[in-house]
Amino acid sequence: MATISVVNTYILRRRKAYNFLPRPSLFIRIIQILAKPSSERVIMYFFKVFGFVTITSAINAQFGSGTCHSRLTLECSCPPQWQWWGKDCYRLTPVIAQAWDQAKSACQNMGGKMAAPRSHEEMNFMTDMARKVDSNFFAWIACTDKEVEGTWECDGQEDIEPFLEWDDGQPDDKNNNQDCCQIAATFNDKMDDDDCDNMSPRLAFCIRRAACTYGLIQLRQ
Ligand SMILES: [Ca+2]
Ligand SMILES: [Ca+2]
Ligand SMILES: [Ca+2]
Repeated sequence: MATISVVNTYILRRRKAYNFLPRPSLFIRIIQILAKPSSERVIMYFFKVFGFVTITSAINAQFGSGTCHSRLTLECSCPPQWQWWGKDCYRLTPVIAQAWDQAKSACQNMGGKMAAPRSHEEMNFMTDMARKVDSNFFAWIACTDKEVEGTWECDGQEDIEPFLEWDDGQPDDKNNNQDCCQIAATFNDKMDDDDCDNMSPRLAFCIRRAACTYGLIQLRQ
């Protein structure tokens, strides 16, 4: 604003000295418009744009001259026997006689924890995975209403409404004793509540975080 003050002082002196208002040049008129308080935001916007251009130019200079486009990439990897999807790795326990608690421990022994799908897409990925092992699969997931009957909680979804996609007529809490969740082919690849101690041979879905790194690749034109 110092420049604007100098220009206004200059105009005032010219008025006093010559007793007339000099015809302002285009430059002076622009400065006078900018000197109005309502123009301050315009000036700040100008400096923001100027700053953005300066930073962008610096990045281009860092990565070389010419027209450059960059793309953020995400590369993830999973340990052997684990399958990658999104930012996680998935694995099934063998088809064995295992109660729900035993399946949880089996996942922990493999370096993960029992999984609970968070979306329809994730559940589709998981059921596809199970079907490749057993076309008539039954598989435990980490959802339970053990604590409060009818209130389902899924591991990793404590702060949100848990993702639940039940088959028709489920959960039915059959014999007042079904507090653990499974996904099964016979329930149309959807969820069913079952007896937590049911030892019928079945799978369990396990999950662990994938090792992911972000990178920036340069695409030159
Ligand atoms: Ca119950
Ligand atoms: Ca129940
Ligand atoms: Ca049921």
